[in-house]
Amino acid sequence: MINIQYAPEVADAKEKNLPIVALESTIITHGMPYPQNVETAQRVEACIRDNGAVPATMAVIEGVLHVGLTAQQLEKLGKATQVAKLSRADIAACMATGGTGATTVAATMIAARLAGISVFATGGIGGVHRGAETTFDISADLQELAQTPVTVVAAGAKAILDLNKTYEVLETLGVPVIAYGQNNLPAFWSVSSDLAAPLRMDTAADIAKAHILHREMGLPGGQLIANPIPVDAQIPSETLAPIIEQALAEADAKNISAKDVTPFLLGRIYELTEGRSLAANIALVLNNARLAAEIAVEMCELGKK
Ligand code: PSU
Ligand code: MN
Repeated sequence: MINIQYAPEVADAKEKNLPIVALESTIITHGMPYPQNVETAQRVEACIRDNGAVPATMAVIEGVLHVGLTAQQLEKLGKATQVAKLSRADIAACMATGGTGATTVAATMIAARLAGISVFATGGIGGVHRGAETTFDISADLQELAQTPVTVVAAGAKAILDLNKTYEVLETLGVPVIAYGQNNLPAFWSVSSDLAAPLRMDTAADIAKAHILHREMGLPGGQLIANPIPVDAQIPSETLAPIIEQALAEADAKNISAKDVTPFLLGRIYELTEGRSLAANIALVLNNARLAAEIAVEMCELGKK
């Protein structure tokens, strides 16, 4: 019933039990401008291969769930302007009606579970938006982490969000939040936030072991690995704070809501930082891809995928 199409490279990896890393496509269609979006997607895939795993970028194209995209499909998706942004609520509807859509963190986790993939790399997860006490805008990504068994490697939650509330919700939902190699949680474009991480791990092997144990204990959901951006690529949070404030005020004045909030804010921050936010975003995604590949390799060695 579910129309899934595996790219040849991914089908081969599944058959041979090789490590695979899932990748999302909303970051391509709604998170970065063309052509940097396509270039980044290709570099991320190459980085995963260089580190011993096979990339599987997810997207729904004309009703078919693709696990792994060809270079042409990636290019087409990166150029398209009217692609839907799919989360848990709308992925099945999109497939039922033959639609085309990019997968967010939540939808990519769902696709990864269907494909038997346990590790996923992205930029930053969605979370609790600032002002959520009046808008109720909380990303479905958080619920997904609580129920779908995929380890998500991100530079934490995006700094446009209310980070404190985001991590409180993750704690309530019982999602393991593990900072990689440092005591504080990262803040997407910046190495560190002022929040202490609930958990810290320093090796991909420990992260893989924790994922497998979590499952063996019958606990639902995945883990969030909060991997800090490399220091030389970061934008200090003091530099970003007023820019984020300005972008948020503009979103408010323009009544931007629901699925449009995150793409609008990322786009404005790109303009206001004259491209620096994009350079940082690219650096952190590549850094996450490398760690995710290492974790996938470790999971394979532990006899799981
Ligand atoms: N990471 C990035 N850029 C992005 C995203 C992640 O570096 O654009 C996307 C992911 O797909 C994530 C989505 O699921 O932003 C969150 O959207 P929302 O806040 O509407 O749930
Ligand atoms: Mn939202």
